[in-house]
This record gives sequence, structure tokens and C-alpha cells, in this order.
Amino acid sequence: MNAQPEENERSKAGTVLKAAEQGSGGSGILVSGNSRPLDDIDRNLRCPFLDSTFRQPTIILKVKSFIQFFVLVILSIASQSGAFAAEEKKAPEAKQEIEFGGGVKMELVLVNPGKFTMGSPVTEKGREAAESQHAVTISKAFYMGKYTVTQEQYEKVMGSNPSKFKGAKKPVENVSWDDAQEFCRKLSTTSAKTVRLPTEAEWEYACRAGSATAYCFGDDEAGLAEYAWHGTSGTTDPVGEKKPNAWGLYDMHRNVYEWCQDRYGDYPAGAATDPQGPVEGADRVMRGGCWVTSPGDCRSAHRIKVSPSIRGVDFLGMSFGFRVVVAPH
Ligand SMILES: [Ca+2]
Repeated sequence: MNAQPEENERSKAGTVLKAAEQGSGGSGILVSGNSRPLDDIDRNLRCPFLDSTFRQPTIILKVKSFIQFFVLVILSIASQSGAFAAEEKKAPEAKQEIEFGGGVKMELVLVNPGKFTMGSPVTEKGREAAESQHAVTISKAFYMGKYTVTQEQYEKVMGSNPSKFKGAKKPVENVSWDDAQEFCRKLSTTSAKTVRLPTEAEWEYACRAGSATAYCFGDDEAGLAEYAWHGTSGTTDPVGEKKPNAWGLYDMHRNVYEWCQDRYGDYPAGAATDPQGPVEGADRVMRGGCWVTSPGDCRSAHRIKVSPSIRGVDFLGMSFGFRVVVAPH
């Protein structure tokens, strides 16, 4: 009764052994007839060390399985590492800092790409003709200064403080567009980052922070008391003491006017992506109003044109400062 199963076992064992001799780990061709391996099986089946026939092929199979498993683990780790690298590229950190030494640093907030309507509706209180509405796409993320550049930061970079209203944590003012360019150039060198002024579109996009109203918080100018300084003490105020907008940016309305990179000019007639302003023109754009300006002149869409060499103090008693942007890398 046991003859048939025994025959099958012999056949299987012969197959495995033959495969082992061929180095194929057991996947070789079926051995049949009275071949030498089968004779070996017969001899081994009769010897006291019956299991030795199967030991060698079993080890080979185990080694092969281990190698396959090891390769899979390596491939899996490599694949996951690639995925993590891709995620890091897609998702820059929410904030950045620039160290100036001596405990002075600049905080920057990530502004993600998006679309918004630049300019104001004709119904907006305080609106001016130069604010024609048009669709703008900001295609690239950037970091923007959480606050305008302070006097202690400016002094670290430029070695001087031209501000009229002194205070380490107050915004630097009495600076021209040319001064701001020099600050950005020097800070780009020392920080190894690309530091520049925001474009006018980047500034309004960041100021609105998703809002479509006159101010970042709504249409009612009474809300300015919570978000903007209005010079009740006859001076500028330290940065970051009022409420930030929805994207964590402070003092976009008032305190100091902020220089933008662009030349001043008419907006494009249609939609625009990453607009850079006109290619020609003497004046540069300033945004956000300052501590002496009326509520209408610190709206999100409000814009003025100023010669790049003017520092502000003698310009209707206004305060001119700036904040910077940095590319996300
Ligand atoms: Ca401001």
C-alpha cells in the first residue's frame, strides 16, 4: 500500500537533488528512469542519515529566498526614500529664518501659489482709477517677511540706521527704493539666499491673504484699530504688535509704506501670471499706507508711485520702509 507514495517521494527527491547539482535551487527538470541521482536517493533512503538527502537543496532554497527578500527590502527602502524626496520638494517648510548674528533674526512666512483678483471693485470706498480689477496667478511659492524690516536688522546689514523714529524693533523708515535694493543685495550675499522686494502682485496677494474686501479683515475701516497702527503717538510703532492677517503677516496695512519691486504703471487689460510691472517708467510702487495715511489709503488695493531715490521723511511726512521675499529653496 505504501509503494506508490514512496515512489513519489523518490521522484521528488531526485528532482530536487538534480536541480541542486545544476545550481538551479530546485526548479530543474523532472528526473526519471534509473539515473545516478535516483540511485543516490535509493542509497540514502537506506542509510541512517535519511534527511541528509534533502538538507543540501533545502539550504540552497533558503539562501535563494533570503536573497530575494533582501533585494525586495533594498528596493522598498530606495522607493520610499525617493517618495520622501519628492514630498520635500512639493512641501517647503511653513516658515524660514535669516540669522543676522547677535540674536537678531528675520522671520519669513511661506506664501503658497494661487489665484486672486488684483485691484478693487468700483463700489469700494476710497477706490482710485488705477486699481482696475484683473485676474492674477501667482505660480510660485515664496517666503515673505512676517514683519517689515526692523531697524536692528537694517543696521546689521547696512551698518547704519536712517530712521527718524528710533527703536530697534520699529520698522526701518526713511529708506529709498535704492536703499532697499542695496539691503537685498547685501543680505543675499551674507545669507546665501535670493533676497528681493516683493512684486506688486505678490504684495497684494499676500496682503489679501484670500480676502476680496477693502482690507484683509473685511470692508469696515473700524477694523483697522485691531490690525493697523494709526500714529496716535505721532510716530511709527514696533512691528508685530497688532493682529496678523490670515496668512500670518503683520502690519500690511499702515505703520510704514512698503516698497515693491515694480515700476508703477497701468495694470494689464486681461489676466496675468506673475506680473512684474511695466518695463519702463521712472517711479516705483509703494503699498499699504503708513501711520499718517487715511483709511482709504491703506486698503489692500491702494497703490502710489514714488521716485526710487526718495526716502519719505520729506514726502508729505510719510514713512517709507519695506519687507523682503525669499525664494523657497
Ligand atoms: Ca505696512
